[in-house]
Amino acid sequence: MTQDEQKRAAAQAAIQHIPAGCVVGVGTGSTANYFIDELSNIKHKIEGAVASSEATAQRLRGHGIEVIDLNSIDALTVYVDGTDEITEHLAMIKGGGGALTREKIVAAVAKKFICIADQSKLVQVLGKFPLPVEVIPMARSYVAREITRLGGEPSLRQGFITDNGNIILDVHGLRILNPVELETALNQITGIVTNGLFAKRGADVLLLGTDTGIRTIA
Ligand code: ABF
Repeated sequence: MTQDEQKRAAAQAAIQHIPAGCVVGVGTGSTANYFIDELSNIKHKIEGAVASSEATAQRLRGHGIEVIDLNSIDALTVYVDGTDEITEHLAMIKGGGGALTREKIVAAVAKKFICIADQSKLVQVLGKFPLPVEVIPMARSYVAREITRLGGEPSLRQGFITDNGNIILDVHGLRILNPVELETALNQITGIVTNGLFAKRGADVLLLGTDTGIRTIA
């Protein structure tokens, strides 16, 4: 299977995990886009979807799926999203697409986080993929200095503004042996809105598209 076929297979597998009548949290990126396409086949069975980005909201509406404001619901049964890297312990680096803040909010609310990915995303140690960090623009230099003190090499994502009007620093050179510890340390730096480590609240299930079919890790 090609990488795209693996992504699509993981997206198709996720449909089996969507209970009838629920609101579905929907992520961002090419794998999540495959999921949106699959979700449109069962749109009459769900109440609607919460989007983790403007791009996802647009695609959902394009498929005739109602987009629901997260503030108008008390609970979210399930959230389905892709990842940039994930370990067997289901800790992730996310935010390559720049939607990490809204993704982390939706993940926080969701009872169950289902990660869908192709096999290239499964890693032993997080950090080869540069860790995205969303930053309030006036704090850019301060945050960059603080991240350097933690051992990372931040670089400004050029020409990119998040849906929330902020910038992204992509942090290179990390070998993240303790993702919860680094996520917590980054959370303490004033000016960082969100860091792309999803370890304190990782995935609950990984549906991994592989050459030999879907591998489930839970
Ligand atoms: C979202 O989409 C992001 O958190 C992650 O950065 C990206 C993965 O993209 P793709 O599915 O295109 O590889 O899940």
